[in-house]
Amino acid sequence: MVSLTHHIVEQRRLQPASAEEFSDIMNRIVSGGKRIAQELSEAGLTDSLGTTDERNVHGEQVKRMDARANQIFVDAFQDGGIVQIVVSEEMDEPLAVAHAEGSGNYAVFFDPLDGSSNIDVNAPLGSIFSVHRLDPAGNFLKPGCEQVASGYLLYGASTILVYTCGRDVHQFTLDPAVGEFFLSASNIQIPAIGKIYSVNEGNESKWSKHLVKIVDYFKDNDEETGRPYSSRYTGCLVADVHRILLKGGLYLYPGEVKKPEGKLRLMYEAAPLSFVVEQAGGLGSTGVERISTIHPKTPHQCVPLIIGSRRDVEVAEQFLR
Ligand code: AFP
Repeated sequence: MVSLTHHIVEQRRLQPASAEEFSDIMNRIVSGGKRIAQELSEAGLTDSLGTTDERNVHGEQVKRMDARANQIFVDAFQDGGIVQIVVSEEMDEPLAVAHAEGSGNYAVFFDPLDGSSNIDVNAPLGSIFSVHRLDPAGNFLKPGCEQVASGYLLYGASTILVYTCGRDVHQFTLDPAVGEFFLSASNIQIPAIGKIYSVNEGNESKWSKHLVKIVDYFKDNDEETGRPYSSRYTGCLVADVHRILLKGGLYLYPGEVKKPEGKLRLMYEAAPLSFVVEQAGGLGSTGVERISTIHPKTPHQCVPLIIGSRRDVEVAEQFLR
């Protein structure tokens, strides 16, 4: 069994230029993830369910476990080290964590607890992370193709961690008895075409007619192209995209006629997941452009997302041209 700790050391060999830095950041993310997994498993017993009185920068009510997960990740980076800036869905402003101004070469972006509506009903949840190296001017808002690493934790029947540092995609499963992640799938490849579409169809009346046609296409009967596809949607982006990564198909969170930018956030949802899916051979798109080439304007900006098997995403894109 290959432990994540060992695997991270191996990655050092493959990326010697930033070896120490890479393992330091990954170790902090992993320890934060383990802590969140532990606290989620006890949340019903520790008075941790329910909401706070706060709303986040997107106007969404912050759940107690959202706030707690955010604090856990902030604490993991609070002593500065090589990370200068932490950006989180749950913090209006980027947080400077480096002790000395200008020290630290990296920015880490988080969605600390993805799928918050699942917290109180014991359904899957995730954490998403993205690591960027600051450019010489200290700019941390960079396109997804420049990520140093990205990935997610999925808190489901078991806790898994999936990550890429720009080459292969690997999955690790947490052994709670040992408190360590072990390799459970390496060099994951997404099927080129799938059988599942994943979208919140309750929003259909808000979509453009092109979008309605995309979803209708995947529901249509056509033996030759393996349609209709099955519908799967958990309300947790990490869980839905993970299913697509392993089984193929596509996940959509499109823009709406009155909200063309959609709901998902570029820097800590769409870009890191697209980086993972693309290293596995798939595609992440807004429908008209690659997620990975978007130059971000603000830390919390939203984008429409169509992500998954290459052929399926390309078919969807054709409806939007
Ligand atoms: P947060 O829990 O981090 O706010 O994310 C929830 C989410 O962005 C994503 O996990 C889901 O795919 C999506 O929202 C679900 O949204 P709907 O409830 O609108 O379908």
